Amino acid sequence: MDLKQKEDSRKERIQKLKRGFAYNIFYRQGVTQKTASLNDYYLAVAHTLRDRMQHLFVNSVQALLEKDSKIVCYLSAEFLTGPHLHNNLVNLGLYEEFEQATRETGLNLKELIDLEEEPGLGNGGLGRLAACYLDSLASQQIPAIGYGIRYEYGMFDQEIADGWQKELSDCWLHPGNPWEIKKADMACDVGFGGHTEIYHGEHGNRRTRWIPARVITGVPYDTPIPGYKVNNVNVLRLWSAEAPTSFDFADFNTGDYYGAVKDKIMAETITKVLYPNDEQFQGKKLRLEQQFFFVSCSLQDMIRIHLHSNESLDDLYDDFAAQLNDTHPSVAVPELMRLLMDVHLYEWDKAWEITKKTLCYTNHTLLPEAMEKWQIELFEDLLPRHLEIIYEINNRFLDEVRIKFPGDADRLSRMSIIDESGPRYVRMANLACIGSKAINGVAAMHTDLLRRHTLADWNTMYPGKIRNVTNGVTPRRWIAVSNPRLTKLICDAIGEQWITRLDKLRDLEKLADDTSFRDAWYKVKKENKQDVANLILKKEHLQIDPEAMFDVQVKRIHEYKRQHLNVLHIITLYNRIKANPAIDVPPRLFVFGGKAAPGYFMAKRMIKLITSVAQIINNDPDIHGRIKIFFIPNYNVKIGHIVYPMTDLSEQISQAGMEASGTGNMKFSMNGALTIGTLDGANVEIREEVGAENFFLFGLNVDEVMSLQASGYSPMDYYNSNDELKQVIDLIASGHFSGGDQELFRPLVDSLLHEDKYTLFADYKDYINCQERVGQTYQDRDCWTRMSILNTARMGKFSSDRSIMDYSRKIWDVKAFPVELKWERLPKDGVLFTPPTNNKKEAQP
Ligand code: NBG
Repeated sequence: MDLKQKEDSRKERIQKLKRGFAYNIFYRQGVTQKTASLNDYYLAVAHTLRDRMQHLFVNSVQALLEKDSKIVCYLSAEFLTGPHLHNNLVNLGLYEEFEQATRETGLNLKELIDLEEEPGLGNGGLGRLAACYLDSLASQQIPAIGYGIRYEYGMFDQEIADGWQKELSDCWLHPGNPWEIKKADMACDVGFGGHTEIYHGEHGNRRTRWIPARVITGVPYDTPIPGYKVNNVNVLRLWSAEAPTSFDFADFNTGDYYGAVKDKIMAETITKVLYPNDEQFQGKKLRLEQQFFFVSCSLQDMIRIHLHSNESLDDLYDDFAAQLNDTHPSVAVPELMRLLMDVHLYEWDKAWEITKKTLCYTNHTLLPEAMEKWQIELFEDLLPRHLEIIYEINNRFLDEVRIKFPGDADRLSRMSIIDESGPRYVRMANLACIGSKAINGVAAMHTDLLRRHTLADWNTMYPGKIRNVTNGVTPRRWIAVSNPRLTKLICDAIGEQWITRLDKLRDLEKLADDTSFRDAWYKVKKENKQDVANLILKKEHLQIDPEAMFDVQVKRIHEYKRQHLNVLHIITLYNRIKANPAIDVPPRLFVFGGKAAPGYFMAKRMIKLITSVAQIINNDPDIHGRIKIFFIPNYNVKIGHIVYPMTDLSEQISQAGMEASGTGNMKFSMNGALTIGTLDGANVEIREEVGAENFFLFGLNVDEVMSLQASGYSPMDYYNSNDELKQVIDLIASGHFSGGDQELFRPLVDSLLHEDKYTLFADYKDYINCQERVGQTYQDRDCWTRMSILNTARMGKFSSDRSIMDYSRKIWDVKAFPVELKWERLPKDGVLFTPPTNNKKEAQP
């Protein structure tokens, strides 16, 4: 094609887009262009894009049906995808054309992008990781299905009222969700409760059948997940609960209308709302119902797809690798066994072989309070057949342990699926470890701790089964979409390859010493900061100096993450300035963001502490604006898009040995922030990659924390021997930040003085000193910018593309499956469809 032809076909495509908008406004939204609201326009533009994705999706499905390829099934109770429009435009390479088409229609694409409600179907890192992995699976052309729950209400919206967190319901579906397609034909039934029966099968063998007390229907909603500039489109399939029949006619006929509707409402509560607990396990029945519900639907769906082109399930594992994202889906172990034995009539040994070869398990936490364990009575009441299967798995497994470790009763009780140390529980991590072919941790240090401590017995029992796959994040969303200025600068300097080959960022290293590149780099950061300063001024009437260092901690609020250590530093600076107004403290904006679990008392008080300290310091004339503190309400993916690009300093200050990996740490560094952090989670590997000289390290390492705690840690000793620390704590306790109220922060202060489980006091001094080095370095702009460039340049390892390739090789044994475009957009004769003969069972993934 010559240049003119190219331009003509571009013009034609733009025209088609504009027609698509008009068509969707009229036919889909049912309004005229005059009466359409902004949301109508957003939906029309989104649908126009979705239609283009459908073409690729249909091709991806057809390609898979023609030629079998292994499919990765990522089972996760959470997928925190973030808004889709911008990301899909970038991945499909259609941003510019949509930008032009909307402009020519009199619309502003950016405004429409901002309008999109994000699906908050996750708590934090774990759910966001699942979303990054979906992006990388598609971009790496690996066929995959993300299986999860279509919560009607996602993570709550956070408002800050009088300095406290207030939770509001998240009605993300309210404006309409243009990305999902309901696939009513692929619904599955899921049982709960009831009892089991023994019967004799065709050949006289003993079989069990489960007679559930109630049945709920799972209806899938599909969201296409396009890869970056490839034809592959995968799918995120989320299950929604419905009652199998809409009314109980028996009740209805006797006039009990409400009784008849009750069951329907009960059924639908299963997928009503996401549990907003972050790493704090609560043994709630509804949560187990949610888990079983989506796991059963997903396994049934995989089996349906497999049987479409296979006679039996003998080699299910050749077609599917099912990854369990933490223990939330680990009831998949007994459910797959049940489906194989009770429904598909396999004998135990073969069923067990298939199960073990299909499932893989990722552990995401070391916190004991996060480990899922269900009370036996609750489990039995809900899943009687599954408990029988679990007992049988356990009996056989414990025999194996007895043979390998004769006479080791302690080991048996530690490894048993059933916790019998008090009231009896089903331990889901043990179940997942036994029933899967591989177990993996999410960062080198985490995996090492799993091997040495949390899962040490499993490591001894099955050497080599515990593997490491360090987490990663997608550079599409976390650089290309969210930081367009940096993207342009990098592309102009080294080309575009880095977007799918993040290791190519290394080419930036040589530019770190180039003055004009450094200036350009600095300018990008400053403009990103200026945008946010304008926003804060407009929304919060807080004046921010864009030259100030933006020092940021965004993540869930949790004691182990130690947002309060950050506060101790802020108050230290405040005290220093108050004591000596001439002191040289370079201006800093401290930004916090994150949600606290609604029932987590201390975390909520930590938010109140941050906002109260902000209130006093931001308004103290003696400070002359040198320190400002801002708590961003409702931190979510959308706000993340703004936060990572603006940040100079990333706070990764958890107690060593607590953060399994962290992924925010990666997003910050990729966007040129320097990290102040402990040797925890992926910080360790980030520091290795960027170089110790480009990372601000402080604090005890995990072995030191353990030995300190073992030797009887006394926070009071640190308090008594460090004047500055004492002053800070006393100031909080005095009511200085709480209008004289000495009770408000007493629980926080007392827990630090008397327990300090996360050793803030032990790390305080080193943290303050390290922050001083940070401040000095920041004042040397050239040096800081150089370090910033080197951070970005050396982040190649932390692309989720690398993680996905690691999983593919080390665990799933899958290969890329590039899709060719063979199927037309629409049949040429203009006839849309020939009616399918039997569309019910016509399988399509
Ligand atoms: C979280 C860890 C993080 C980690 C993410 C993703 C849970 C249970 N764990 O450190 O706390 O980055 O998982 O692996 O949410």
